[in-house]
Amino acid sequence: MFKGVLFDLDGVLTDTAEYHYQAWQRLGKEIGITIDRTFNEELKGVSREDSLTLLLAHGGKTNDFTSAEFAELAKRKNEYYVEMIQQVSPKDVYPGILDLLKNLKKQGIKISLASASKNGPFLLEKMALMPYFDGIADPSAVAKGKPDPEIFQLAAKNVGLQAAECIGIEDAKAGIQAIIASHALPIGVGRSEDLGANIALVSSTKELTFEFLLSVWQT
Ligand code: B16
Ligand code: MG
Repeated sequence: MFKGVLFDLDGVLTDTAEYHYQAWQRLGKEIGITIDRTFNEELKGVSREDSLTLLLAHGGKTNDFTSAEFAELAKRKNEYYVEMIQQVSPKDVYPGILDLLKNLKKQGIKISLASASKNGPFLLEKMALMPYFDGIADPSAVAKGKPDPEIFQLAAKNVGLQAAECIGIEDAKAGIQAIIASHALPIGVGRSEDLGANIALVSSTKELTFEFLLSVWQT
């Protein structure tokens, strides 16, 4: 039996992945870079700074900004994002997530956050999910972001476990790669075209029941 579940946040607990997309789109427009949803898949789960590097490369502007300007752009994107998440509330928790968290608690399974977002704790508070989490991995404490396994290893460690004893749930390609590299068992929320065909997938968080997690663990 698995002993912990390591949750991604944006795109798994709630729809903030959409706000990240809109904030990058807005920033991109201001500096003459157009992005679409296909390109956005590359940004999901990737840290703010690494996302900005990818965005600039996408627009052929890698060398157009000084490091001070780069930092300002990252800050500006975050301001757009933070503006959008102010109104997040418990109503925004994705379907099935609350029941899953309650059931995991009932079963004594540890719950830990493995989000790349520095806004993670703020969002857990906004959604009233903080009491369910036994641990939160601080993304500023890891040297390498997803697809490196570090954030998932830290999330497991924070609740006294090895990643191999846990299930990891992700909506991003980089995140799934990180889970696999950490030796946790991945479950993807999304499409096989984006996340790969060789892992357990759900198209909606509604399908993330405790029984489903158990069946994935046992196969
Ligand atoms: P922030 P996750 C990730 O969160 C997002 O998917 C990604 O789009 C974002 O750039 C990253 O967090 C950093 O977020 O700018 O708020 O620190 O999916 O790992 O929960
Ligand atoms: Mg995500």
